[in-house]
Amino acid sequence: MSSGRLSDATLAVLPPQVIRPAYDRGRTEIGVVHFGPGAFHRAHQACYFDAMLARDASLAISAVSLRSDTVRAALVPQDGLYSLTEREAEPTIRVIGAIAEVLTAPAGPDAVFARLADPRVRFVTATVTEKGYGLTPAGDLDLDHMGVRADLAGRCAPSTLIGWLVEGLGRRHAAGAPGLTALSCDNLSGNGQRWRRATLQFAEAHGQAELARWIAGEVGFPDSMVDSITPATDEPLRAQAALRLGVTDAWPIQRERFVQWVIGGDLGVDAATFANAGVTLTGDVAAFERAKLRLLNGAHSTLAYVGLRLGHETVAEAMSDPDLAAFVEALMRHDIAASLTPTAGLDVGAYITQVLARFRNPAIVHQLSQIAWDGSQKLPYRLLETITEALTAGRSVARLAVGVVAWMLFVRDSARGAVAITDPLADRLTEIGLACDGDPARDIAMFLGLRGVFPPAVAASACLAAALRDAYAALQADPATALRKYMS
Ligand code: CS2
Repeated sequence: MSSGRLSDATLAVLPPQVIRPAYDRGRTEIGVVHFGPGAFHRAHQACYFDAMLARDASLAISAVSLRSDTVRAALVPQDGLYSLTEREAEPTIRVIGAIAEVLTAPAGPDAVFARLADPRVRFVTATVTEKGYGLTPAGDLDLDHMGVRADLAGRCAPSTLIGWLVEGLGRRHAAGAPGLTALSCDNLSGNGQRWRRATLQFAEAHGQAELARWIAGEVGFPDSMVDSITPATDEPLRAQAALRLGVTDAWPIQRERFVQWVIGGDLGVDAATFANAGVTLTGDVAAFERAKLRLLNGAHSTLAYVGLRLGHETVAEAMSDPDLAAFVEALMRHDIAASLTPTAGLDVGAYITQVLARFRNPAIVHQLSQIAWDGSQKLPYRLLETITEALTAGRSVARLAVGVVAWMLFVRDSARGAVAITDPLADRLTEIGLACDGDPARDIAMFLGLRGVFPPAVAASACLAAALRDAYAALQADPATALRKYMS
């Protein structure tokens, strides 16, 4: 039975097997502003900064939620502490102390701006998911995006990541503080470069050309690849965490043991601290990013949409279906691997073997429905870039088309069943789903008309259209048999 709540005061009485911060929290200083302190940030970057704090006390985090107050409400009574459980055959539990304060941006904009202008802050990091950047498929700032429009109009506090960053950097520049490093930790190819471009475009569109020049010269936006499978917090985790800690943790976090952060670009004086905490610093982050997004995330999305169609609920369950596991492995080893270029330190074949083993981890209960969220935002980076390159190179897109079609059928069946779709394009997707009548060519054409998802060259490809039609007909008839057809 647990008594009391996780906090600085109860840290000392936690059972000995609980791993605790290896530094004096009272002596840390905030050097990082993080936007989007969801489960992934708390499982990943916060854990790296927790390791770094033992070496450099000036890298504590100010965690900023852009919308909801739920993280602040859970963590403030716990002095920012929470537990991280690694789900493996032999689980471990660790208390992370890296978050020194939690802010909810709309409720206290000035505190957020003050942090961004603080010369001691030298990193701004973000996990706001693909949709949080407000980009067009070509990678420009989407000036039609509702939030972007509102932020450019500037009548009240910003609402988007880019709006907050530009306003904050404007104050920082005005205060004469030095530049900083902005690190995107989201699953977008070229995430740093995309963030930089959108930030500069925002400043220009806002009539702040001088600020744009300052940002271009003084703010670094390295690309980075982040990886660790992080299932949402569930009741079994809450109960287990309470048992292991002996106190209540209002929001425990779980992930697999595997964790990776690869950063390209110059981290200056902080490089050694990052490397010491296990971060890989490389000149060729693009190769790691592509491999991770296309192999792990591309396979994940395919498993999610096809797996749900076959009646599976979790990744491990989907992987125990021999037809689906064989299909996904062939997709990775043949179709996706063909789009990857070799680079030092990345053995694609071994990486695929490792990813498949991670998917099979029986201790991880990763809901396919969680991965199925935001398909319109994820598919471009996960499958459509691979498809575009395969089309150009004249390679087959038959297996790659299966995940895309399974997403279309997922949308169609969710709309028909009046099941809410979690996606920024949910309204349009529901309309399309309801208009589908089962005729492959007609249904597919409606999806391909989504300009925010399918680049024109992909939407116009006769070769892809044929592959999509075949997959659509096969998957709506009998998905299990359909998969075998792709293996012959
Ligand atoms: C998953 C990712 O939910 C999803 O869409 O594919 O969150 C995945 O688990 C992570 O990128 C792994 O690093």
